Amino acid sequence: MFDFEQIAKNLAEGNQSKVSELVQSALDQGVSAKEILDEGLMGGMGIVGGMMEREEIMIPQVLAIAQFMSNTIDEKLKPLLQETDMNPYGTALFATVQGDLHDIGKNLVIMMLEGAGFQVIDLGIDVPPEKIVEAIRENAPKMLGLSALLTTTMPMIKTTIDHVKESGLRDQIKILVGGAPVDQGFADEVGADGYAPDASSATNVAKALAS
Ligand code: B12
Repeated sequence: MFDFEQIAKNLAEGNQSKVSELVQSALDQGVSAKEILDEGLMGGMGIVGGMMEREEIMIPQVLAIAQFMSNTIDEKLKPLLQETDMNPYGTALFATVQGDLHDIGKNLVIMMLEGAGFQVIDLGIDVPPEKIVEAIRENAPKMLGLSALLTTTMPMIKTTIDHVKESGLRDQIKILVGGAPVDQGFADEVGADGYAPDASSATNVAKALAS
């Protein structure tokens, strides 16, 4: 049994070279990329979240850890996490809602969807509803994925969906929502078509919505 706690602990402490070494050694021992992500890296982000709450860590440090986690996923885990069957499901548009700067989770969902055969347009972070509506008009995607990580930006998911409704484009698109504070109840309340708690279930929900 691999000691995932070591990855989590070293990530939270900012020991980048140690984390790289441990991730590589886990891969060499045949540990799955999904387990390394879920138990190791996500575990580390959980520790960081707790440190933020207790004000034991400064924001620039959190940013550096987040950036390092993204790079590790891209470099070491991405090729192993993506599925190999490339069935095209059409285009999906993704954005972190206005006011919210968190994008690691959104990027992970995008990566898995691309691996599953979706073409994804990423509008980035802090995206105003007007820009999302404009992008739907321009690109005619089949799906819209909205991410929010803060309880204060969750309502912006509803505002964005309301903008899409008002623009008359709601019937043309399936809307998928997610992010740590979001749940199925919230998704139903704001009139989304789907919700998923993590990147792998997001792929399944997106596939079901696209077919
Ligand atoms: C990294 C981080 C940051 C980084 C973000 C860097 C980046 N490029 O993303 C920085 C330093 C910028 C940051 C800033 C802030 N943060 Co912050 N941050 C975090 C932290 C530690 C990790 C988030 C993360 O990346 N998790 C890992 C990813 C993989 O998980 P995830 O995002 O949940 O995504 C998964 C699912 O949610 C889902 N998912 C996500 N999006 C979507 C979308 C769809 C469509 C679907 C289907 C699924 C889905 O799938 C993903 C993959 O499995 C969290 C704590 C935590 N443990 O969550 C706090 C946290 C989210 N931040 C918090 C706070 C308070 C802030 C700040 C206000 C701090 C400050 N005082 O300035 C600012 C706000 C800035 C802003 N306006 O957005 C709080 C939020 C509290 C709340 N209830 O609202 C948290 C919970 C920390 C805490 N416990 O206090 N943060």
